[in-house]
Amino acid sequence: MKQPCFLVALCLILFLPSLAQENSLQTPATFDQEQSDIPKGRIDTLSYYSNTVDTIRKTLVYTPPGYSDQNQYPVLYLLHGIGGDEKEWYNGGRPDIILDNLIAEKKALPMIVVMPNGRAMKNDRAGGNIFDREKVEAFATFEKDLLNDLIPFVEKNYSVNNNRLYRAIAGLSMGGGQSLNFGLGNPDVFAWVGAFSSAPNTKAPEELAPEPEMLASKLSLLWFSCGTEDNLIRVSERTHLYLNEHQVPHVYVAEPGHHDFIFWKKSLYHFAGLIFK
Ligand code: FER
Repeated sequence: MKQPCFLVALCLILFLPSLAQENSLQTPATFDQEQSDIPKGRIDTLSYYSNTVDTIRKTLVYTPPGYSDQNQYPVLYLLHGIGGDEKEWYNGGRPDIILDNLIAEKKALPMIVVMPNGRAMKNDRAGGNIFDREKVEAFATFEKDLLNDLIPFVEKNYSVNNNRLYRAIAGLSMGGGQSLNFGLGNPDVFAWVGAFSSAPNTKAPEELAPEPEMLASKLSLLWFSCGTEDNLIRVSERTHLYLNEHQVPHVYVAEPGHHDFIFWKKSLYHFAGLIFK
């Protein structure tokens, strides 16, 4: 009887700490709490004409504290999920508070955060059956809207550094899938890619990264996170395993969490602290 107990104890001692270390992010308790005594950025709602959809579309834009035309800012395009729209991140995640806090502590560079509507179709509201084929397809169509309509609009209307090294894309769930599909598909446009709880719209690994060596040489950061309680974790896992196999450097965070804003806010906090550096 002694030996099995000893083995179990040994396994616990050896494996538990390493699992915990590998998987856990250190997130300060106040990362998403509004502070009264720090400079604040602002959130605006803008309209742009989309040639892709042939209609006027809305986007939210966060500009950092002290935004000035004298500087050229990096831009993070931050994408929502299947049940959301351009306001989902703002309502659920208050990225303005997270960014204000990071910037005040000099843990992130001042950046613009663009939160568009990733369902590129005339009626882009999240009503009815959000899993309708045409609605899901509109998340793929958004690639054209983003590249040909939205990015040019942002770069014309804000003081932006338009070098790829100053452009990031990240998102939650469907937006995570979009970030991987569009980011890895357009390495000349985005150097920083973040996918939080990527949905099944994520392309299969071989299609997503057919030229792993090229991606490895171009990407500044490829970052995945998914909660271990999230039913979609297999999507992140299969991509992570393929990238490992093909030696594409990336960060993979699989830690306790669900398919919710508690997890996505933490992911944003950590991703935003790494980009443009
Ligand atoms: C699916 C399961 C989840 C799917 C999309 C989602 C398109 C998206 C979830 C989200 O955005 O939160 O099968 O197929």
